[in-house]
Amino acid sequence: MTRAKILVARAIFPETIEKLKTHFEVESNQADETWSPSQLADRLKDKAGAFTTGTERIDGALLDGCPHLRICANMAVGYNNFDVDAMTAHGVLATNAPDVLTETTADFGFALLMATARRVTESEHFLRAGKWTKWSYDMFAGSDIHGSTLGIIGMGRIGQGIARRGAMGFGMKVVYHNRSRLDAAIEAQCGATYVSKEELLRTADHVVLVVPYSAASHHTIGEAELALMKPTATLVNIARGGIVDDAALAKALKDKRIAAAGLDVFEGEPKVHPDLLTVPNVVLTPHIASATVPTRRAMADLAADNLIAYLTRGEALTPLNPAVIGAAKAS
Ligand code: 8YV
Repeated sequence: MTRAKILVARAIFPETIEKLKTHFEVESNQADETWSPSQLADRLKDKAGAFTTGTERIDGALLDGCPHLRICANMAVGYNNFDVDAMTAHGVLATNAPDVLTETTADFGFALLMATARRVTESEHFLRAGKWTKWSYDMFAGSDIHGSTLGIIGMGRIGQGIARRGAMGFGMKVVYHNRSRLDAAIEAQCGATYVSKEELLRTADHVVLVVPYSAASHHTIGEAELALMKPTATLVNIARGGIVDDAALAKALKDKRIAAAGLDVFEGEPKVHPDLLTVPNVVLTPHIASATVPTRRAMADLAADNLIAYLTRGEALTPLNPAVIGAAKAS
């Protein structure tokens, strides 16, 4: 029996490649080259499946040249790299990797919040530079986490994980804003109260962004929103680049309009707005919120299992456009 051909678009665990090879003819990018859209399209034109990592754009223009493609499995919960409507129109199943990274990503949201509010990296740079010569009453005095007000914008699975940590672990007052209000039972489990975006920005000591990226959420935080925040507030973005207007944020940090920011994601990453690199009151990390070994393994397994389930049995574990499965069965 001929085996389906698949492409693994980035370097990934060797064990994942081996697992995929038991089912498919695999072309992989273990050299971890960064391919242009046309290089990716060229490699996909004879493939039935793609293992993607959240960074490869899959849209109508690419799909027009990939007549055999049946599934793209993203090793990420976010899927703004997929044009899901175009994929559905081309009969290509889209899958993502939800749930397996929720707690790890929520942990990291807190790590970044604490590092930012307590000025961990700024003070470490000071120490490493040999500048620590005496005690000083206000040296790297930051803001408290415990007992403060945490504002969460985007209250999906990860947002709820951050709310639970804040309310139950740190005795924070938790307020949230979301497209739709959560059920009262979930609000109670998270210890969180629904407020308008404006009230959240005005009252929160710490604002954490966990909202998915879309045209509607582009620049959820820009100059006007930063102006509403307390001058003592911190802002943390573990959602996506583009949710924050990075140029406006760099200016607000420079002007001390807000106290500090922690950013794991950036507009146009892996490039970072140059002004963010020059302000001291920002903690910058290279999109690592889900990066623990067990979680990245679980994400890779889920993406691989989606490819195996769909291309060998016509099923999927975490489909984003399940109508494609029914349409494929009917034809
Ligand atoms: C991925 C993420 O590592 O799952 C997501 O949505 O942001 C991360 O866990 C990232 O998408 C890789 O590009």
